[in-house]
Amino acid sequence: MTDKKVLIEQAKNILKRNDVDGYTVPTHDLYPFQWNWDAAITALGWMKVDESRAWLEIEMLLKGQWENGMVPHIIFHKPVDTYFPGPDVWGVKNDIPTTAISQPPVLVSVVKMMSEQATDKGLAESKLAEMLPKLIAYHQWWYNDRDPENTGLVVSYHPWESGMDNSPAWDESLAAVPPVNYTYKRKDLDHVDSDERPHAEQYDRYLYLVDFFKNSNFDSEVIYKNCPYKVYDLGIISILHKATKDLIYLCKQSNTNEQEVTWFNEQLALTEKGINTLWSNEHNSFLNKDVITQKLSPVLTTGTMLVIYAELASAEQMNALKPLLNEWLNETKYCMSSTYAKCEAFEPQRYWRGPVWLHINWMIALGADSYGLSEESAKLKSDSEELLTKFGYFEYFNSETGVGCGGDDFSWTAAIALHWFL
Ligand code: 9WN
Repeated sequence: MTDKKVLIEQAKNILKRNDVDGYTVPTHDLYPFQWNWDAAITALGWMKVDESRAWLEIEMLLKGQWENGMVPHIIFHKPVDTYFPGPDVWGVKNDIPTTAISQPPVLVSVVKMMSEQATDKGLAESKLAEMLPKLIAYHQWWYNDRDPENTGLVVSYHPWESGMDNSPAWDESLAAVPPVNYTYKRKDLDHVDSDERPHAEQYDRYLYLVDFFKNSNFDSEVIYKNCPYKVYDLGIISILHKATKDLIYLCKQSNTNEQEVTWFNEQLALTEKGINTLWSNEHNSFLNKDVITQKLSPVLTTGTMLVIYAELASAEQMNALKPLLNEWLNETKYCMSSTYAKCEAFEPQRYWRGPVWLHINWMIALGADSYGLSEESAKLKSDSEELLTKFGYFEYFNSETGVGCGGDDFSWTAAIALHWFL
């Protein structure tokens, strides 16, 4: 077999091995449940293996959807004791236990890609018809629940919601959250080295927020008013914006939901205006913002660059962003470091403080393409391919050495490989 064939077989086998009765765990033991944005990305990989299995991944995810439309960040389909905090800590009493926050909503964009790529068009049409009302409810929840004052910017309540858990962009906001005053046993450190994971001070505050949601009876209004951690996360805002455009496309294609389309178009317009409040002339970039202190975070992360994936940057802003993007792509041996290496907080190995994730590279490459930046997009792709072929199917990669970190045999890495370059 050629190298490429071997890699394809490996990627397919990873998805099959991580399949647990219709949903895919990101990797066994370390992450033994179904995660929101992992499931979406993984479904793209399943499309290259078995289309009906790909649709099932999304159906399983939607089984965890709350009555208010939220699609949670973890669906605890069945009990497994290798992960902390599990369903008992979250305390959500639904038929299928879940967490009480969401994750970057790449879901609808993936569903649109799946329906476009499907060879079984009949299956795709029927699945889409079943799912569309649920997808609409999910996006309505984001705007209604997380932007009740119509600023155009949805708010995020937990670093886990960003999917970029210990990004330095959240440091200051998280430091203002009290730590829990009890002891607990982390299980992530049973599976990976502590220098690849968030620090204890961060976990103490992650848990405080989980307790806060529970003690607020998961009441949206109470949480919006009193949550001690509220940020405008450019990753979530951008991924939502792109997905809402895709949702409008899907509604129009099926000639349904005209009223919803009008409403979603209004939300897009609000975001296109609101995003400018997150632009910094000093940094020549968009920046995340703490909603409580109203301070912009000066740390540049791949989350900040995801704005181009949503095509939210004006021509003028793009002129200023382009040199930064170029420097960033070349600043570390492998692009694109999750924190810009010139920022003080950069750590090439520690989780979301500097390593490279392939699904983020893929989204930023799509954004670069949409602005005609073909060289930048090609660099993102070739570095991603090199990381994969040299180091394997890891959760993420050290941006200086390329060495694979976190979980091995990782579903979203396998899926991106199948979808993007194999
Ligand atoms: C908490 C599953 C998830 C990803 C996140 C990543 C990591 C969990 C953790 O793993 O987060 O949600 O326990 O560290 O940060 O992006 O979805 O792969």
